[in-house]
Amino acid sequence: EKSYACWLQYDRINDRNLCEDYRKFCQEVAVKGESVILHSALKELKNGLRSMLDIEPIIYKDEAMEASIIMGTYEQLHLQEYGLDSQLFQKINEEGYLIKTIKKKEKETLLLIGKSDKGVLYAVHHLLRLLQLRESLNQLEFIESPKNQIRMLNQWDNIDASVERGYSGQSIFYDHNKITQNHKRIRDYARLLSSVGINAISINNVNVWKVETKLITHEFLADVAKIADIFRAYGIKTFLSINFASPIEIGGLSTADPLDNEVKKWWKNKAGEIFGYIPDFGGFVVKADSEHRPGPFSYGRDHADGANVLAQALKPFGGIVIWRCFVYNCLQDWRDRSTDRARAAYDHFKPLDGQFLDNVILQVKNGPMDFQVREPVSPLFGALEKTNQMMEFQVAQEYTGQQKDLCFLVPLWKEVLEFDTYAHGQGSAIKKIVDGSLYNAKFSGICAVSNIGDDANWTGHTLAQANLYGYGRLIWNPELTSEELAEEWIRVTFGHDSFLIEQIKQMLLDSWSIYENYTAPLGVGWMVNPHHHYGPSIDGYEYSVWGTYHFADRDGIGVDRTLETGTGYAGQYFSPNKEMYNALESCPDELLLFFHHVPYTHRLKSGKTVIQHIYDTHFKGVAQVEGLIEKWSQLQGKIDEERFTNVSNRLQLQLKNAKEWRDQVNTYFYRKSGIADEENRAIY
Ligand code: BDP
Repeated sequence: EKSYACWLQYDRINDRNLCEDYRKFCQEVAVKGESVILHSALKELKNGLRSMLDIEPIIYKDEAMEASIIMGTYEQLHLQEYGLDSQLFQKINEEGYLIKTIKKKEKETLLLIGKSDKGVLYAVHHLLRLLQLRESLNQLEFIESPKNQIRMLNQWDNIDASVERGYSGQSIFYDHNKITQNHKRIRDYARLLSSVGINAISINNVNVWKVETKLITHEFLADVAKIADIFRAYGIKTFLSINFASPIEIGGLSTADPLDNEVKKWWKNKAGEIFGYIPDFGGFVVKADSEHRPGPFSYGRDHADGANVLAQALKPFGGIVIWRCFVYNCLQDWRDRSTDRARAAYDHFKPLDGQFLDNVILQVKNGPMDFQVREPVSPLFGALEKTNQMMEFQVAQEYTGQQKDLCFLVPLWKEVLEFDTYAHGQGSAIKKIVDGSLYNAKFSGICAVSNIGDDANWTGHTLAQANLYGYGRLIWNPELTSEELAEEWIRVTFGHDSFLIEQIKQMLLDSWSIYENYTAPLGVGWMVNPHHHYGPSIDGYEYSVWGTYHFADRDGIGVDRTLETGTGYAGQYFSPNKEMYNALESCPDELLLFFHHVPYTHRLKSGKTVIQHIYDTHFKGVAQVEGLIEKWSQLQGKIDEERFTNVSNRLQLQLKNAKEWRDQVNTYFYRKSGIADEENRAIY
């Protein structure tokens, strides 16, 4: 129950004074306007008030002046009655809102005014959050607009109900090769997502196999439409991942060549068909020419040709194409080390800048490889001036502990968003590229692979709920700090005990660096077990076809990506980042082995040698996990049994994993280098 509710606990407020104060605002609610979204807004408000304050407010379906909460869109309300000027709303974007406490006839009144009905819904969620956080409602004034336009989650769910890189059970969307008819869970997911500002979702895996290809046919579209109805009511647009070879696989054509007239016509008709079922359908997510998925390369066409045929088809209906840049050769010969996977996205897409239609968005993973615990930021950000682009993060912890190990990812995402690309001189941070402001993009935003499944607590590890929450809140407003987001999440999830807040906050904020400490060192990445990607296998990917190497030998380790002697990848950045990464002296320690191959005796900026750093961080990482266990154990009795036990058990799994990593990594490098640990600790 508690774990299922995630951050929408809405616990009864017991503080009498506070309750009195809140109640005086919440007796009568006036709602102006009619729409499915306003309906959800009111439902959420009533539910929250009932649960926290034990109140059933009187509802006026008009702008009743006696109401103490007045909600509606700015165009429908009589703003001057409240001393407001409609000019104010020029500063707020389509999804923004105003929350303001005013005095009306000696009575305090709360205004929740959206620029659109979606804004009203977000204002309601904000108000409920304020109650959950026990904030005063007197003298409120919030003028809020989301900073990013598209705020999306990508489900990697397959129609057989398995979830690719899913660590929390089966899909909530599918059941035995059909779309589920059990919509409760989907509705609750929509509530959770809208409460943190998510406004778009793709509901099937980017790898579109045989049966999933049919999701865009009559066989499935009526059921997809039902899901879209649920999400629509919470301000969320539905997208589908599609198979680029659909014209062949379900269309009976002999080709999927994007320049073929029959193919063009086929996609046009298909778009019409889909929009017939879902009038506000979002569009397509496409993984093409990537990891054995079909794409335009088969026909000698490029990715602009591929994306544009779809964009053209969707355009009349207002749909968009989200085209993924995760394109690289996954069948490399490891003996031929002249190609560098890190270079691939830039090499493929930079030359195409300006050739995509304006309803195409390129989706770029945050790093050039694949969601490793530490990577530099993808150099494609900033390099595309005339093409819409969006960030792809991974909330699912594929390479960061798979929701067995604790890894709070908000600090990682923040680092990425704050990174200055220097694309247009100083101040060209990633956050300004993905919010569309740097190049005035028509479409922009952020998406991420979701981390939920049908586990009772949604995310497997209860503390992994913080990643989903933090993701939504951060992309709404990237200025929020990791500390703020961690604390906010803890309060709405576990309550207000100050010891508890401090303990969990510390655990969350330390967790990324702890995970990094006991896994692959200094930005080199990988070293994971092939296929499932959990646990250590130092050479697991070293002699395989995926282009993922660490090059460790008896003398040293790291990938030379410099301009002079390496793959030249460092040259894909703007100055001064290019020079910073390229030179051994200026390359930051944490990414040293991503950019340079160095001897084990190379001295880091920290003063330690690389080999000693490896030993030290791995011993430290395990000790830190023991520290997490200790911290959590002190919370016994302060948290319900179910959630307490869930986390305790996961922490034990993490400890086992951390020890395995420590022992394998330390032993491996001791044997390779023959250099002893300065402190003579147990290395086998
Ligand atoms: C990798 C995953 C793989 C995905 C791929 C992708 O291991 O399962 O299909 O990314 O993003 O991280 O397409």
